[in-house]
Amino acid sequence: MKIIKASTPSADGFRMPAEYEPHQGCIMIFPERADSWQYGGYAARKAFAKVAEAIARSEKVTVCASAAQYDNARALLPAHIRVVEMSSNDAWARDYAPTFVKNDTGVIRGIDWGFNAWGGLHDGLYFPWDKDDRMARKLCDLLEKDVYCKRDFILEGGSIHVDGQGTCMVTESCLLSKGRNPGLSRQEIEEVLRAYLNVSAVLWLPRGIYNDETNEHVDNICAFTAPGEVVLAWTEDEGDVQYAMSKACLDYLEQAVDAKGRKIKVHKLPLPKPVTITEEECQGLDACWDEPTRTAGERLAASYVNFYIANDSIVMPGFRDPADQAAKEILQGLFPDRQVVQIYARDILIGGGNIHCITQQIPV
Ligand code: KQY
Repeated sequence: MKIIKASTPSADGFRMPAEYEPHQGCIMIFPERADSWQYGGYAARKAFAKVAEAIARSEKVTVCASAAQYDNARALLPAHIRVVEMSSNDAWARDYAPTFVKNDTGVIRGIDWGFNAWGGLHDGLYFPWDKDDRMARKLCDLLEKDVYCKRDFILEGGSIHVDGQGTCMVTESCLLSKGRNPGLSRQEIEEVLRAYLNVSAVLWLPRGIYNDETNEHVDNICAFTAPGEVVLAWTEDEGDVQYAMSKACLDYLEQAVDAKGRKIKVHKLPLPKPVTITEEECQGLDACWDEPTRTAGERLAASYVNFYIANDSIVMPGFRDPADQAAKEILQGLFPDRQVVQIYARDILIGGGNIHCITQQIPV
């Protein structure tokens, strides 16, 4: 594996493909951290296994597990899912597995961004994060892909979406947050995105999902479903704190154009009713340093937008909410050639993210 420091993907003719382009595989990480996953992670591991199996119907899934969890992962996951021992601090493959880029002859390379647990010592979620931060490079080595080193720039995979045709979508709340790249202006951040993702237009949504502890990653509020088309997490309840956040994004998208000069077609995806954590669930979480990780009644950042686009399916969360079915039907209509598989995801949500956050695609 070559570590590339002197060049950038766009200078070398590489671009980040959209998630709806074909994949050769998907990376996941087996959860075990007791201050993220309630009651030692038993239920989370079962939910992750269901996600892995749904994706593995149409692409090769690789699950990274710690030395302590390797045997358990191997026993829980079917034989066609590859399990490799790799240390991590937690289980967010979207955020610290490599972002993959591809050139016109089909060569794939990775990008190793800096990772600081969603805000470092400013407002990050745990310390240390050193094992997470090494995963992109280790995974590129395992997959025999050369890797662009961009560790001086803090970025998580869940904070970017691309359409594969020159457009990237981010949120201001996340990319301009003080805990990531405080020395860089918005223009300088855009320049990094242009150089590393090979995009010419960056759409800056103002906000994400209420109480999303990643400083509101884009992958929980809005996702491309096709070039020029997005789904946006939406509530009709004007009294809900989320309403103004989603409306600000809608207003922004309605006046935006993408890299090809297209207006963006916005499909509203309903949100579930507010999901809050129970006292019993909180009792099952270890403290993070000396602070309780969550408090009973706290609202979790539940959103159906946090789905994964697999080769033959859409793997989306369900919350046992009346809106589950409507959200599933909307996604089915937008992806007629893929089967929508809905997985009950409360045990993933309690960790602070959802199905998109725990997966990272490797393009063909
Ligand atoms: O991408 C994500 N949504 C990660 C959230 C991390 C939460 C840590 N408890």
